[in-house]
Amino acid sequence: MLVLRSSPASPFGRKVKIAASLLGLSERIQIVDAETLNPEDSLRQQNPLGKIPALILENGEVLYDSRVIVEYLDFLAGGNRIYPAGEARFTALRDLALADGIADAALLQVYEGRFRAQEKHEPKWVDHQAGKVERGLAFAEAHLSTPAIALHIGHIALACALGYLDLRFAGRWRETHPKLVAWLADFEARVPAYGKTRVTA
Ligand SMILES: N[C@@H](CCC(=O)N[C@@H](CS)C(=O)NCC(=O)O)C(=O)O
Repeated sequence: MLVLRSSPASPFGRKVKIAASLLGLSERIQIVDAETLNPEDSLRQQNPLGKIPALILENGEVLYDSRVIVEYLDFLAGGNRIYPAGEARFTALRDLALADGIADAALLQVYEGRFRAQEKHEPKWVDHQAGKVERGLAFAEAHLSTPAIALHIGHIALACALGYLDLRFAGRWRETHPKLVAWLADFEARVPAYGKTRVTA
């Protein structure tokens, strides 16, 4: 059995769970919740960076981060399933980088609120991160919002980044990105694991 250390709200952990489901590997993975803020949690021994997701293999080796884990799952499933082969791979990887960058920048804004007292919040930093989310969404709205014929890792990551904006930023992105709203609805209809991994708090 593989063991996935994650937490329900993590957009990166959600990406791994959805990929596992699409690849038919969910039954081989036990999910063990991790508390990234708890120094007693074994996560910091498993991943020195103390980040989720981390995947513990049957031989005890641990893989991180989410990109590496999903590539490993793709390999287990025969390869080139959600990481396409040939030239298409690089477009998928670019889309993945964009979507993960949106999630990273969103997460950093949330952490500013979580780790610093209100009076110490640095608006310049928060705005800097918000700009990445805004520009990333604008690019995705213009270029990535056509429903895909074959889903790849970039699509899964984008759906998870948008889901994180729904969860932590009250879905405000929906007001200004109608094509992405339609794109996400299509994704959810095609990928039942998306709805199953949704959290609301
Ligand atoms: N690039 C990493 C990002 C992982 C990440 O930032 N995870 C967050 C939770 S969503 C985390 O573990 N934060 C705790 C920390 O940074 O200490 C990946 O793709 O796995």
